[in-house]
Amino acid sequence: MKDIQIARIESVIVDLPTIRPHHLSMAVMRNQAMVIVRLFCSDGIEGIGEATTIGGLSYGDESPEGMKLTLDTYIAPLLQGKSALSVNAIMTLLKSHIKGNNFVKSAIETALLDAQGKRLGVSVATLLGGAVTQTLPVLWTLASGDTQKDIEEAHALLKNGRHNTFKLKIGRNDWKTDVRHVSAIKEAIGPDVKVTVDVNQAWSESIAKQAIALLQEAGIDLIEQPIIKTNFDGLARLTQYFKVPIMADEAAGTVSDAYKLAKIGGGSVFALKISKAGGLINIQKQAAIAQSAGISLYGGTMLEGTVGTVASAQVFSTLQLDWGTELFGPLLLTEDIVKTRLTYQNGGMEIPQGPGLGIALDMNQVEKFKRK
Ligand code: MUC
Ligand code: MG
Repeated sequence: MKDIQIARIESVIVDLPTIRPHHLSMAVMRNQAMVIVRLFCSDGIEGIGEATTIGGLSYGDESPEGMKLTLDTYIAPLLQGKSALSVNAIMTLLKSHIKGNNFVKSAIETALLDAQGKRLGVSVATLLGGAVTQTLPVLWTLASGDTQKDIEEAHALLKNGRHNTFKLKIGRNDWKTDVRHVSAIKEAIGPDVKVTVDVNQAWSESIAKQAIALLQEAGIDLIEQPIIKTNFDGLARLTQYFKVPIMADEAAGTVSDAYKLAKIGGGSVFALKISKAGGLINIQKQAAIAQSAGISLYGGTMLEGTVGTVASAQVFSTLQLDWGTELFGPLLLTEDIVKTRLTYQNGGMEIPQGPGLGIALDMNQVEKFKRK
């Protein structure tokens, strides 16, 4: 194939409102700010990607404004004129010039894979070795901030069949209040519905021991990131101590984090996220490490919109995910910026099957919600 270059890269911040406030231990989200990357190639093909975090700087080291600045100031000039045909060569170049900044690296890699898939007429999953499924299970997160409202939301979603598994966000309140909240919801929706909790690092190890004992007794199926992400040994101790599985999310950020955790048994499940890992190809590396250590996989989200969600779905579709996914991000938003919204039904999502990501931006919507 004749060489094809990256002609230019553009980025915009798009702010979309959420359907209701979303309460997490570190922030309450009322809208989502997504950085959308457009990578134009010399053959006229455009690839798209997304870099999204949660609650400004409250989730991690990267903010929407900082990510846009990194893209415009450092990444776009570096990549302009480089060959668009080898994703690995571009990612190696990025790695040598830019430390960290995994969220934007993931967005760039997504856009390159999207462009290459469109060029070759195959899906991103095909470029990554091939999908093992065309649908993915998707849970819903109950996080209205009110126990009764969460119960009503769960009942409505069980009735219409869109979801059959729920995750509860806790860690904002005193731990005993949180345990009562979780137990009330679990009791109201019954023993057959899977319920997990995400503490988003809010507890000390000593509190976690007391709280998880009660959550285990209440029949909770999985405990996500109960303690601070840097306490790998603590995560290993909790994993050893409890029967209920412990999932590493924030702790299992990069490929090397996955390796260090796997070595000491820090978690029996890893939440994979393309943003934390710095791209889709790194997800496959993390997955290989986890699976060699007997650790199960879960398809995580940074509450991305449709672009980031589909990018995640493309790589997740190449893996065996024992704990399903939480790729519900687009459903939390009142509007979308793609031409065709995703289909969610029967507890899962359908993965677009067209070339590349299989989706296209609706530029009128991008224009409407673009930060001015
Ligand atoms: C997280 O920490 O897992 C995923 C679902 C949700 O509601 O928040 C995210 C982030
Ligand atoms: Mg989490």
